[in-house]
Amino acid sequence: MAIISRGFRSRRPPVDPSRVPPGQYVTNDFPVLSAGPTPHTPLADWSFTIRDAVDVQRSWTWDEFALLQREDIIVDIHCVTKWSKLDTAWYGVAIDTLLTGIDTTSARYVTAFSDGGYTTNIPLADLTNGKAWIAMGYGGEPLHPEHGGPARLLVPHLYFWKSAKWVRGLELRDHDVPGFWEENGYHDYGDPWREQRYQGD
Ligand SMILES: Nc1nc2c(c(=O)[nH]1)N[C@H]1C(S)=C(S)[C@@H](COP(=O)(O)O)O[C@H]1N2
Ligand SMILES: [Mo]
Repeated sequence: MAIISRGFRSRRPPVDPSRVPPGQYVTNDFPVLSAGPTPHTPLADWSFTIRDAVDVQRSWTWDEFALLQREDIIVDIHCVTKWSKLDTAWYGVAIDTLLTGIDTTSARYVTAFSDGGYTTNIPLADLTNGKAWIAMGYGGEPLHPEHGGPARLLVPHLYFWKSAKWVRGLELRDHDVPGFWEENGYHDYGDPWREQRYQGD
């Protein structure tokens, strides 16, 4: 007689539905979504720059950047293509740390810019007060190139297209300028809890 086990034992604890935004499903995979080829900038040529319309405010080489205070970050991420991934573990430098000593009084928006030409726009207030980082590590290891290594923006409370991979800097602006996906129909702000996927949502 066949014994059929009807009990299903999940290897993972059940998902708390209150952590999953509307229209999203939880995956344990880590999909790669890139609009173009993965750039491979040598670390010796890498820099991170904070600039405004007039000047470079601050710039770090990779070696300088690596000395900045790092934080461990555990957050849920939500892609507009409907996968969410819970408790992703990163390390990186808080945007607050990078902005220390920089005058941001006339800045209301930021354009993150990346190797390969990708850009995305985010209100400055969404990057400060512990809400965003430049991540250099994932799962305890240096960030893989496909996922944005050597460094990517991490803004977990907005859809993941705002988390620019291969990020090379932030441009401070007094007005909002749509980035790559925002120009191509994605929502300007991208709050997953309000399902702001596309323009007009
Ligand atoms: N530079 C760059 N950053 C990017 C993208 C991209 O195409 N280029 N894709 C965005 C999108 S749409 C998503 S969902 C996430 C995917 O990150 P992942 O490939 O690490 O999962 O990166 C975002 N950052
Ligand atoms: Mo995405």
